[in-house]
Amino acid sequence: MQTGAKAFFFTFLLFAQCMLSFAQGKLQPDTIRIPYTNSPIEIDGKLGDWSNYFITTFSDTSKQIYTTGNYSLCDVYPEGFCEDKIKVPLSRNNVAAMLCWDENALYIAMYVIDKHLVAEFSGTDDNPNIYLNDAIEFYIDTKNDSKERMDVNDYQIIIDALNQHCVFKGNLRQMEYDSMFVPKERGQNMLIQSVINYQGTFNDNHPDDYYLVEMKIPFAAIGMLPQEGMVVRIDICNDDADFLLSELGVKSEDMYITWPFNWSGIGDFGFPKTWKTAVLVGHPSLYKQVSEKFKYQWLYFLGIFILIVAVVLFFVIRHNQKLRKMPKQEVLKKYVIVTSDEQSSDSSSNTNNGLVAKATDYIVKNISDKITPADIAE
Ligand SMILES: [Ca+2]
Ligand SMILES: [Ca+2]
Ligand SMILES: [Ca+2]
Repeated sequence: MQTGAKAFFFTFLLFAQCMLSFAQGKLQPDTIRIPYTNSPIEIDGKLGDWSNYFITTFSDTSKQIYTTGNYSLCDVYPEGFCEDKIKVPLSRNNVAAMLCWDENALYIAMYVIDKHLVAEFSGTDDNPNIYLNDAIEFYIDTKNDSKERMDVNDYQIIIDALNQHCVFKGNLRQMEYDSMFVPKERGQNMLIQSVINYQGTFNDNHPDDYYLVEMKIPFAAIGMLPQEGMVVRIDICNDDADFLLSELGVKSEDMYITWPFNWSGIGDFGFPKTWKTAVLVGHPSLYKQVSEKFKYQWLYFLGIFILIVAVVLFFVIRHNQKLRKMPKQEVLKKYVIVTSDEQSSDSSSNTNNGLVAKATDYIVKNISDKITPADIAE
C-alpha cells in the first residue's frame, strides 16, 4: 500500500473508531452492555461455561400486577378474563438473568428461585397458554425503532419450566387496529435452542428450589447481523404460577393470568417503551479471529506439508538407491587386505630373508661350535 493510501486508510479507521465511540458515548448511562464471549457456550442447562457476561438480579415484591399506563388489565385481555382470580403467589420468586453474545447467537440464562413449581399446560408445541405455567419471557426489539407498540422486528419468546416454547412476533396487520394494545402473532417456527435444569417436583405441595433456563437465540432467526456497538431494546420477565387450576376454581380454557413481573416491576408486558436499551460490546480475540480466518486454510497447509514430506522422501530413497549401486564393502575390504597382505608379505619376506641370511652366515662361521637356538636368535 502506498504511503498516501495508507495514511488515508488509517485516518478513515481512526474516524470510524471515533464515530463508534461517539455513538456509544451517546448511550444512556443505564444502557445494558452485553459482552462478547470468546469461549463457546454449550446449551446444556449448566452455567460453568459462562465466563464473560452481563448479569442482573430482580425479585418479585409487587403488591399487585402493575400495568404500563392508565388502563386496567381488563382493557388489554380478551373478554372472560378473570381479574378476580388473580392471587398473590405463595412464595415470591427471585431471578438472576445473564446475557452474552457471539457472532452466531444471543445467549440468555435465567435462574429462577421458585418454591412452588407449577406447570399444568403441556402437550402441544407453540402453545400460547404456557405463560400460565412457571415460565420466563424475553422480548427484543431488534432494530431499536419501536414506539408504543410492538412492530414487525420485535419478538416475544416464552419458555416454560417444562422447556416448552412459544414465540410471538409483531404483526403488521394487527398494528393497524388502534384497539390492539400488543399487536403480535405466534407460529413463528423459530429455531431456539434451550435446556431446562430444575430442582423440585411439579404440581404438588412439596417445596421446590429453582428452575434454570439456558437458551440460544440465533441472530439469523431474528433477522440480526450482529456487530459491536449494535443497539437493541430488551425486556426480561418471569411468570410465576403457584396455584393449580383446581385451587383457583378455573378450567384450563378459562381466561385468567397467574403472577407476571419483570425487571422493571411491571406485570403487563409487550410495550417497547418500557423495555431497556442494550448494546452489544466486545469483539473476538485475536486468536479467535485468526482461527476463524484460517479455519479452512489448514487443509492447504496440510497439503503443502504432505508435498514437502513426499519430496524429501523421494530424494532420500533416490540417494539410497545410488549407494546400493556402489561396490560392496566386502569386496573393498578384500581388496585392501590383499594389498596390505602383499605389502606386508613383501616387507616380512625381506625381513625374513635378512634374518635367514644372517643365521646362515652365523652357522657357517661357527660350524665347529655348539650352536644353540638362542645363539641363532641373537
Ligand atoms: Ca452451558
Ligand atoms: Ca421494533
Ligand atoms: Ca411458581
